[in-house]
Amino acid sequence: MLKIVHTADVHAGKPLSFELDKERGYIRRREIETGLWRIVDFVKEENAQILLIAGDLFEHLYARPSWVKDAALLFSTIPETRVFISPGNHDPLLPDSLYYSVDWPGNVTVFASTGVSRVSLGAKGIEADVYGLGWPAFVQRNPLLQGFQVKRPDRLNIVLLHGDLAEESMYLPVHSDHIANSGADYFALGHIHVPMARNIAGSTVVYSGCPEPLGFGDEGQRGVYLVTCTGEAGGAGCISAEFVPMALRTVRFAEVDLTGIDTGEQVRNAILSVGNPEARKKDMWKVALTGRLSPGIGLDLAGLRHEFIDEFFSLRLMPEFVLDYDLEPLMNPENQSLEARFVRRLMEIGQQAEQEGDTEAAVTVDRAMYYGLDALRQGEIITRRRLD
Ligand SMILES: [Mn+2]
Repeated sequence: MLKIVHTADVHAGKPLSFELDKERGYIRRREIETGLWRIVDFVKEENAQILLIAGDLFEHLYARPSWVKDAALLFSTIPETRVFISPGNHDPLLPDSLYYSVDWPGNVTVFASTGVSRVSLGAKGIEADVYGLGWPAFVQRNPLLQGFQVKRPDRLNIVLLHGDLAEESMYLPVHSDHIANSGADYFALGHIHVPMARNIAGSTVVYSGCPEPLGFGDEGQRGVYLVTCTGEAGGAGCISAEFVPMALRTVRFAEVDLTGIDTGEQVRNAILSVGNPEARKKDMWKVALTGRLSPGIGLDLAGLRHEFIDEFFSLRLMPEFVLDYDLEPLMNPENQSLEARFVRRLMEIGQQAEQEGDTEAAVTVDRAMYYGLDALRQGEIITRRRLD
């Protein structure tokens, strides 16, 4: 049985976008850098014969040269495993690429940027062809797989590529008909950081996703794919691709409704009700604060985040609540204060937009009214993504 581990988008060296203090930023960067070591441990555990890395292994602009040296030494610890790398848009094969700075051990193939090339595996009962292609630059608009066909359809055919399943893209567009016409059995893709597997015209097409979440957008499980092929000489029918979670930490989302809350202590307790202490201390949390909040509460979001530094490994508070201003006294035409005239004028514009059926404009006007009231009453505007 042939076992393949498929990964991509390690992004070693990537600057982080999590809310983290200096020390935890260091910890998290190391966790991302060492992701490759945990993947190689997994390769050893599984006795996988092939390791596929579909690009963005490191950041051309930020990675430390010594990390790439260490990666080369790491691969020399699995001499029985064939390692294939197809560089992507973050680690393209530019003349000063770190790919050229080390001597890769004999079991490693870094695919060149001079068109799709093939490596045939024949030893140890593996009857497989691996095709790959490295990016020469940060952008790749040409659909380079157009017209591509495998040379030996009788074998297991793998295509390793950093690309975008789209009709048009600046990140190497791969169309469904390129896949359908290729005759390949397995497409090991990188670029999209969410793990996903699908069947396109009989081919198994997989984005392994990033092994570790790299930002707050990477919500949910992350890991690698373990691909097994039970046929003797390969072929599409024998392939199964299983997602294996591996990330040390997870990006989690929680919503906290602040409606009806009227003291700061209650807000703190509500935020501390998400997850459990262990998950709070381990993971990266996005907490949306929603509902209608009493305007007198004077919520200091930066202060709150600081207060919870020991409770959450990383915490992003997303203000989505509205301050529950009492608009009634402002509607009285006798009231000629700036606030009252502002609110009445915006309500007029909002109603007009609604009559014209322009819901988007009505929502924008409503938001503008609350922003205006924030500015007039709180002296500061709390930007929100959404008003309920
Ligand atoms: Mn990437």
